[in-house]
Amino acid sequence: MGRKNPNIVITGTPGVGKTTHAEELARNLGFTHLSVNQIVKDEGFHEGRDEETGSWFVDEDKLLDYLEALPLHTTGGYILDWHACDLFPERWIDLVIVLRCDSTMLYDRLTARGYTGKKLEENMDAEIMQVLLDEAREAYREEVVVELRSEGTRDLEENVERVERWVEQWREDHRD
Ligand code: DAT
Repeated sequence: MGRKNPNIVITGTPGVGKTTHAEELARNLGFTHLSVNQIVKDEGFHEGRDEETGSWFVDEDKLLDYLEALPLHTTGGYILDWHACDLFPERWIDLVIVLRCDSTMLYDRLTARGYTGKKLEENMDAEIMQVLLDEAREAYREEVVVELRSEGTRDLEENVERVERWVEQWREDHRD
């Protein structure tokens, strides 16, 4: 028997709104929000972090083993929130949302978060070069990947509604 609910990845450059979207969607849909960065930190699935950028050197095998042990791929209903997406096996994932944000706005969000120097620069470059979108398109089938703008509360509301409708449709299509 297949999954009762889809699994959704929300990805994008830090500051685009992954957490905000994931929390609201999880609340509305009754899904489980997995903040993958938090798991990496809490469970120690890393070998330290880059001093300059603060990003973790992730132990991907340990992280995958942890995710594999969850009912994610049997029941579904998970929202995976991470700045990377090509680690997750394709068969687990039904929708990949890549959030995008105007660079001036992203700059303000990241500086408000205390990002400076190389860390700020690298993330700004990543958004401008659409690194995460390309990564998603390389890792997943075209029809699974959706790019959504996340620049204001209106976008947030529209995106959440759109994903909720998509989940409804998914359930219709996957009824036993
Ligand atoms: P991420 O998890 O991708 O790092 P976040 O959800 O923590 O991003 O958002 C960063 C900040 O930007 C936070 O203060 C909320 C704000 N923000 C993000 N997307 C937004 C949107 N669509 N409308 C209004 N504020 C938004």
